[in-house]
Amino acid sequence: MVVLEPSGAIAREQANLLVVSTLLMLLIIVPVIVLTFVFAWRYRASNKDAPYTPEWDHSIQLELLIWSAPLLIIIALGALTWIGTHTLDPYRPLDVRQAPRDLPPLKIQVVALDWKWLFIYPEQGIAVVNELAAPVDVPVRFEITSSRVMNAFYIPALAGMIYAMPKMQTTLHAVINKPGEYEGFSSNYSGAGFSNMRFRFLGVSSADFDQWVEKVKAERQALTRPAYLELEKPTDREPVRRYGEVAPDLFNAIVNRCVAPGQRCESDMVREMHKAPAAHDDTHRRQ
Ligand SMILES: [Cu+2]
Repeated sequence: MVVLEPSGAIAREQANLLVVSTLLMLLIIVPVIVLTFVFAWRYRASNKDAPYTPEWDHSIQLELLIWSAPLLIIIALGALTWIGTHTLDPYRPLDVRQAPRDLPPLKIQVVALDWKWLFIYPEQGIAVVNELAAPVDVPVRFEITSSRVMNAFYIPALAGMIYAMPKMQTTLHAVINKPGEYEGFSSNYSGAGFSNMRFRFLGVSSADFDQWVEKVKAERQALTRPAYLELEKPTDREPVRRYGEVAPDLFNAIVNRCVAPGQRCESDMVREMHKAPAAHDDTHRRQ
């Protein structure tokens, strides 16, 4: 079970949360199930030794016990959820405890296409289809979007799943702590080629990562805007493709749906709309 035995700090904390909340709930479930059988056995019709008190109807001690135990557990679960929701917020940059090396995060842009994954490394100027690599112990900031259909970006060993949606960007901060080859896929059904929408995630040393980047850079293929529009077309079982060069600002154009020549970017349209208040309602402007 990768989910319970992950290789990244975020997935580790999520697994702990899962185990602790299950144990907390078992504190109620196990005694209730055991007591059900004990009561059934002890107060069976043939047992003449058990006390028989047909007039009994109330006990303060029992009421206190019955109400306080679940109350305490709800309080504990609530506190855990509150803390977990904040420390594991995917939009929150990792703290020193989660990523041992206090480095600025590596930026990786993720695009869910029909039916393959495109990974753009804007700082390195490279892009790869269906293969992802990240240096061990270095925090990574994933910016996630989709070309047409909703998907979910999921590497069980690394962190929880995050939706990939067209026309908008979601974010995930995570770190891989153990070198290795992991599995990544879409965990939200997106059509015919969904089952093969898988990729390898490589957790590598910093030196190996630099080497991997150099290898991709050596690739002569460039991910220009026309090349992207070609890649965007639905295909199944796509092999790994490496691009030594990427068109500037491509990810932004994908999010704002203006990769093709002549298309106006959504962000520009919204800006223009806001300049014409007559056409716009005041509540929306305050958002
Ligand atoms: Cu608006």
